[in-house]
Amino acid sequence: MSRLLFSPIRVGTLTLPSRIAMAPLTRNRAPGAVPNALMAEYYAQRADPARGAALIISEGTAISPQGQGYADVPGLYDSTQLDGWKQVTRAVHAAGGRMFCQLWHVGRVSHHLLQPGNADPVAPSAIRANTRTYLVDGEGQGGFTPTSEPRALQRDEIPAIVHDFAVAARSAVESAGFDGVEVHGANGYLPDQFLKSGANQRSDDYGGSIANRARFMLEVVRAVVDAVGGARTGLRISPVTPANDIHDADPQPLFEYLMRELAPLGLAYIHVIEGATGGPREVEGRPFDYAAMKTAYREAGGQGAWIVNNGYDGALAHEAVESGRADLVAFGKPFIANPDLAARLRRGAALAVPERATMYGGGAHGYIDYPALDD
Ligand code: 8OZ
Repeated sequence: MSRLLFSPIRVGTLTLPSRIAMAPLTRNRAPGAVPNALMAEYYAQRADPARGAALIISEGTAISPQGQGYADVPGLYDSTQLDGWKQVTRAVHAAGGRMFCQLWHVGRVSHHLLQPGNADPVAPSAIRANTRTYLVDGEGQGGFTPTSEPRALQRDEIPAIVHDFAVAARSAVESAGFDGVEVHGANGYLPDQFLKSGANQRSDDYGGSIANRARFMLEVVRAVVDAVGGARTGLRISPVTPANDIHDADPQPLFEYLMRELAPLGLAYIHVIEGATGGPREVEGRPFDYAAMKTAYREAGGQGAWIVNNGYDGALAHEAVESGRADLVAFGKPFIANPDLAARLRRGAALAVPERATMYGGGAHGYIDYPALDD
């Protein structure tokens, strides 16, 4: 039986052979923030759409030194990093794949030891996130540690950060060989910090009302669209995730407003984390109507692909695309241990379970040594 999950779909300028995307996954394998041959092999293993992902979304990639919040995360703000990414995208394209780069500024989810000049991390407001970041000590041992106290951005510092997103987007597409970029608007990082009332207590035009709190994210997305085109731009959001200590008092009207503003931009896709990132699909005390958010986008003329993510297995993925609830499904953790995830879903084969100890940091083990069924 041929099923919709394995049928082609247009995403921006690309025609993807299936509806299976690889979600962005932080793996902390880029010492010095420079992408390397090991990463090229890892992504290439998952890039053949017949067996793996029709679209790979890269791990979160820092748009600037200030945007860094975790050790050994890649960047794309200098030429060494862009050259590093070039070998990754070349390997992915050689395997028949397509790849977007996730543009990331962590905001307050950082540590002064990871910041230029050991400065305090920046945020909409000086409110520390009760969460952890990943540091590597002098002996090369990695571990999670509480975030530092952030400082509130001055209003006149904001345009430079928006500009950093646009420059990174152009570099990703024009120099590093990516097929497009995804703005990381989810999981309690900088754009999400501006968006949500729990992290934004500003009294200027970037805080308070829905329109003001959405301003930063919309400025970033518009700047990226101006840089690389809407057809090469996606946005990832997480309306109710508690990740990184983020919350909003009333997310439904906030995200429906965001959708109406995004609709005219011609984006390639909207990528929605449903529920708690990497956890339950329903978050206690945080109900959310995803269908109503999607309707707000479509009724305002938004035509981007609708990508859903979080906790999907084969059955739920088939349900999502066959019901029309989603156009694509992004799988995160399943892609760690199943480089041939699409082949396994097609056969209804069992999925391998990833090893926790090697998810964040380490070398080849737990990274490129998960076999495909046919190996
Ligand atoms: C897990 C560990 C570190 C970072 C996210 C980029 O949540 C991340 C991330 C996830 O979006």
